[in-house]
Amino acid sequence: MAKASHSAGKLAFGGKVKRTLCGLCPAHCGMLVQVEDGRPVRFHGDPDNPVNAGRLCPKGSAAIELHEHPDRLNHVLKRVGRRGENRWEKIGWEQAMDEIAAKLAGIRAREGPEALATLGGTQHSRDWAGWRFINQWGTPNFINSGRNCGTGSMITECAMYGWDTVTASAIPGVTKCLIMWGSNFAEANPMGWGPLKKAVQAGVIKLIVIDPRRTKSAEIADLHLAVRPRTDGALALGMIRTIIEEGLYDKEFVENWCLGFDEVREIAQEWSPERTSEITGVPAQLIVEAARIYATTKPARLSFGVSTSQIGEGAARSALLGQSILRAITGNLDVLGGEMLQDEAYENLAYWDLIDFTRLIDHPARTRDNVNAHDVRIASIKGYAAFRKAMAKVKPDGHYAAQYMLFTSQPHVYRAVIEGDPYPIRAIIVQNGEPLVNYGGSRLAYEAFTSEELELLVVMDHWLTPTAQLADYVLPATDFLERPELSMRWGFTRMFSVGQQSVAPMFERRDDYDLWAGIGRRLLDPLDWPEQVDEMLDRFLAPSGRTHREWGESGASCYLPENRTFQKYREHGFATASGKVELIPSLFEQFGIDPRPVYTGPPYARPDVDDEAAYPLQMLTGSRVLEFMGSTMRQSKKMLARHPEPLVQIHPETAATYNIADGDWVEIARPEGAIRQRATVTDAIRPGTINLAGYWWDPKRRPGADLSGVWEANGNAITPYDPKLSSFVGDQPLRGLRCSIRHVNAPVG
Ligand SMILES: Nc1nc2c(c(=O)[nH]1)N[C@H]1C(S)=C(S)[C@@H](COP(=O)(O)OP(=O)(O)OC[C@H]3O[C@@H](n4cnc5c(=O)[nH]c(N)nc54)[C@H](O)[C@@H]3O)O[C@H]1N2
Ligand SMILES: Nc1nc2c(c(=O)[nH]1)N[C@H]1C(S)=C(S)[C@@H](COP(=O)(O)OP(=O)(O)OC[C@H]3O[C@@H](n4cnc5c(=O)[nH]c(N)nc54)[C@H](O)[C@@H]3O)O[C@H]1N2
Ligand code: SF4
Ligand SMILES: [Mo]
Repeated sequence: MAKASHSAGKLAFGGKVKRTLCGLCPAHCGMLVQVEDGRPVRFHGDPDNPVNAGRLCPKGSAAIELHEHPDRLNHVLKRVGRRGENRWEKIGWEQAMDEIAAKLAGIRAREGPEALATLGGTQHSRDWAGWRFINQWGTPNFINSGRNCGTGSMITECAMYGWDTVTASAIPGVTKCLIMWGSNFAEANPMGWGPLKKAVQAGVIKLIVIDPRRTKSAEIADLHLAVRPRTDGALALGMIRTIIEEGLYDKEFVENWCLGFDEVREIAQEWSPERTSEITGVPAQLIVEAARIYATTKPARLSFGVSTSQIGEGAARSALLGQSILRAITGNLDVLGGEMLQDEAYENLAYWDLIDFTRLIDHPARTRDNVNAHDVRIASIKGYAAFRKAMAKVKPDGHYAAQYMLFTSQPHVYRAVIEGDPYPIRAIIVQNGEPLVNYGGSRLAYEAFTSEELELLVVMDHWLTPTAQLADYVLPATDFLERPELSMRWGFTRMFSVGQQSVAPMFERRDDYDLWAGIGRRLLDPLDWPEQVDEMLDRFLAPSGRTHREWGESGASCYLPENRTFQKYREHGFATASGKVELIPSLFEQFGIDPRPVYTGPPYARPDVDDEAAYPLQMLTGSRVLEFMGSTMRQSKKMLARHPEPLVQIHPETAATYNIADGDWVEIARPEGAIRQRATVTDAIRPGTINLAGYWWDPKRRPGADLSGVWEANGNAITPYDPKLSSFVGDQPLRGLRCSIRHVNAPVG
């Protein structure tokens, strides 16, 4: 029987109160919502939810404003003009489902199931529905934004030690040292940041921040290594060398559990503190000090951060290998408060059976791998099957967050639409995602979405986003206040959370599940796609012995398994082919990837994007800010009051070189084009590096030819779309790219 780990807390307000989960970012904090006359009127953080313990971040405070916002999509729209012309006809849901299903049936009959690609976003609570659909339909071409988020880390860690640590959190009071490596909890993880900050300030946890910027996290750190962008692989090797030379590694663990140590030692040998310093720009003494503190202050956690997956070809591979080697040789793997491997089966949740990626491997109608498999071989069905085989002795089901290994590379999807290479993609369904703003390489996305070769583009969202403006059908989605919630954390952890539906959906907004169920009932086995999402939620929760409603009424919001065990490898080995930690992963070799942590940082291999004379600066894109989640929240007056404009951070020396003052408008150019943002002149960034505001479009502008300003301030309008610049797993290059800047007078041009 499932344990309800938290009882109903005292509510600060009366009336009808629903206990739910905030859906405005992937943290899924607990929220209590007061409902009057069918409307949400007040809310606050759920004190009994362990994720947020009663707190909410600024974004959460905009929940009702966004729910009732006049610009929300409330009806199903069918395009009547040309794509992007903003001429629509309102139609009913069933008509839309009939027409979409008919189109898809035709495309499947003509081109096979692989001609459908689905593009999603960041970890919303209905991702499972889309994945269940593609596994039954048989297309390997699917993406969530996780493709540029954790794929590199996930694949590297799984190849080396059979499981990932992406979501393992530092535990204040247990974890003694945390390296925030290209991550910034102060903005990106507000719930983790509060307790962590206290622990750092109390001196019970050492914090090392590795970031070209002096972020809020770096400000309170014991050490801040202001690394030159894209040189993280060199820094890792410098630290590895100090740790090995000074005998600070875990000898027992290395001897008994690691393969490839001698080769790593040899490669690291070249990386003296001085040489490492020259490449990375970090003072030699700081590198040595960081290595010593990290290796001797245990348990230690080297956090997941998106940066090292997003630094593109060469650089990402050596950085991710180096980070994983550090985690392993210091003996922190699968230790409480260290690098906890979430490798146990779900209890009380039929997660794996109902999503079922095994079905995609064996799908009878699927004759082809995904459209990047010939090029990025490891991120494919074949790659995933190889991981499953390597893990089989320990984990026959494979990794529960399997989708992260399988996400297709974006430029490959777009090329398959435009050029039909290696085979045509003819239909795209976008749900929860904003590819023109968030995916990187927006210009190629635009070409694909407006191509006549694309026969069907469906977008389901809360807003008429730039991508939605190009769609054939736009479907209005409910938000978290209007739907029953079940957050299963995408297979990463064994914890799950339940949220009650607070109010009935407004207008014709529908559950995201209804899209997949609508097509599924028409074109797949209808028994797999019940009418009501509640029935599916009950199927997921069946092993717990309670329905979704019963969970909600019980006052419990979170199920946290209590029987966690550590160092399980001592019983069954690591989930790799050899059963050991493979510091030089054999799986990489199998897929033609250099498995050695040999440093290959800048320059990028293509001279036109690495032309120092034309593009003398390096730019970072996408660094998180507290007020926004990806491209969202810019409809909120509250958030815009706090953060009204896209701001580019520039060091005073760099600003002086270009005659730019604080508050000036600046044009940022790359071979892909130019955008404009407003300068913040600050010494909290390395000279020669600028930090762009990410993901800007302007929802206040009417939809039209300029797609609500998507080309004006959006960093991804100038990130590359050449797959050769992507990393070894197909993650796009988003950081450390070359650019030029100049002062301009107007915000738009
Ligand atoms: N340049 C650059 N690009 C990046 C990154 C970077 O660092 N730099 N980071 C990458 C990473 S790590 C990520 S995860 C992605 C984030 O990218 P996305 O996941 O695309 O992020 P969002 O903008 O949060 O969400 C996309 C869309 O989903 C809609 N949406 C929100 N809730 C719902 C819902 O309940 N139902 C439906 N149907 N739609 C909903 C929003 O309105 C929005 O239009 O960006 C990636 N792109
Ligand atoms: N408020 C808010 N919170 C979020 C999100 C959001 O959009 N808004 N998104 C969520 C998602 S999807 C994700 S994946 C996480 C991401 O969370 P984080 O991993 O913390 O991501 P970022 O803030 O994008 O990047 C962290 C830092 O990397 C630094 N950096 C850039 N280039 C390099 C480099 O080459 N090397 C090194 N070492 N550092 C570099 C940047 O300066 C930045 O401070 O946040 C989640 N939380
Ligand atoms: S937006 Fe803020 S309150 Fe909502 S889940 Fe994310 S961190 Fe929690
Ligand atoms: Mo992400």
